[in-house]
Amino acid sequence: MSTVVDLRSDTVTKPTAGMRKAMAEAEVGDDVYGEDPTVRRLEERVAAQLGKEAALFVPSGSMANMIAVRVHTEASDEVILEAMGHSYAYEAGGMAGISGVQARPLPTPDGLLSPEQVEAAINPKNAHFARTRLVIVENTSNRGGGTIYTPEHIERMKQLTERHELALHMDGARLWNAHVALSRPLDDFTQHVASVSVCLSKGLGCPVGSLLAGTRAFIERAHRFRKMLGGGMRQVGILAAAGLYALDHHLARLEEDHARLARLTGGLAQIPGLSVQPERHPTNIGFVELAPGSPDAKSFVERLRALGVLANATGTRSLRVLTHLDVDDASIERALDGFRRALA
Ligand code: TLP
Repeated sequence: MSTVVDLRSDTVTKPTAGMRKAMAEAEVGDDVYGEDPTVRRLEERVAAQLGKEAALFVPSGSMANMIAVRVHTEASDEVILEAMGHSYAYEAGGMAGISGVQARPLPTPDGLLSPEQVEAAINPKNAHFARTRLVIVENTSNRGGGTIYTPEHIERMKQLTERHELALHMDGARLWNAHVALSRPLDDFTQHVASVSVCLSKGLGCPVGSLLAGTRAFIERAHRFRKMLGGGMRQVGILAAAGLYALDHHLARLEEDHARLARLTGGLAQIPGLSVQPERHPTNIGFVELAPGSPDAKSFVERLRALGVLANATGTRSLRVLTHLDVDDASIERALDGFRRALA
């Protein structure tokens, strides 16, 4: 086994032997003809879990979000979202390129928008202004440090968006983590949003795959845009089988990732030269600040790499660390040791 501890993302996991077996044995058909029974099973199961009429299997979380924006908006509309939200910061400008919309990014300390903040950013209905049309909430928030929108918070957001006739989309790439961390049913989080995307390729450990869920009419339109973006796939039950396997075997275990992240951030907080606030990281994502006088984040990441620990620099002084299926208890000890030695 390699001794590298990879904390860069929960996307780096390798499919387990059990998952590979499920993939190899998957019953498949041509999904562009709607003939793949494994894809149908996954779509129906996830739609039911999220309390939505229908779901659509797509290659990536980015495509799921871009399709959602395309269905909810018209060109020149405005979309309100968090300033470091994935749809704004990490989708290659896709909402502008594909939907012709402009973003209204709102900064927050923890990745979570408040209804008051959103309300203040809604444009007046007046010919001068872009039509505010859509609000996106990211649950959990990646750059917020794995923070969670509670179902009650989302309900308040829904009351606001309803009052202003806006659509509400949830980027739920890591909604599974929120569900496990708060021990609340998935549909508690999604009952108040018009659409939600979820990823199988993050904490659940699949090699590929996301789903977009909403009303049947929403998913019919989404299906057309998936085709337009080249996301129609053929015998893709091989990948859907990985998703079904992950829901059975890798969902409940996310609490281990959360416990390990807490051990990691707790340990890092004890190391002089690092600043970490474990209480701000309730799931599997943490951020670490390097104290003034320490090396900058880029060279620190290089030192860590030489010691067999991988992390991403997210600013001149900050790093992101994640736990996942391929990080065990011993990895946490090795990572802590790596951070200590890299600072020495
Ligand atoms: N996030 C990746 C990077 O793109 C930043 C990561 O390593 O965290 N929504 C959220 C909240 C995400 O964090 C990501 C991936 C996506 C959507 C996009 O998923 P994919 O990579 O499947 O397009």
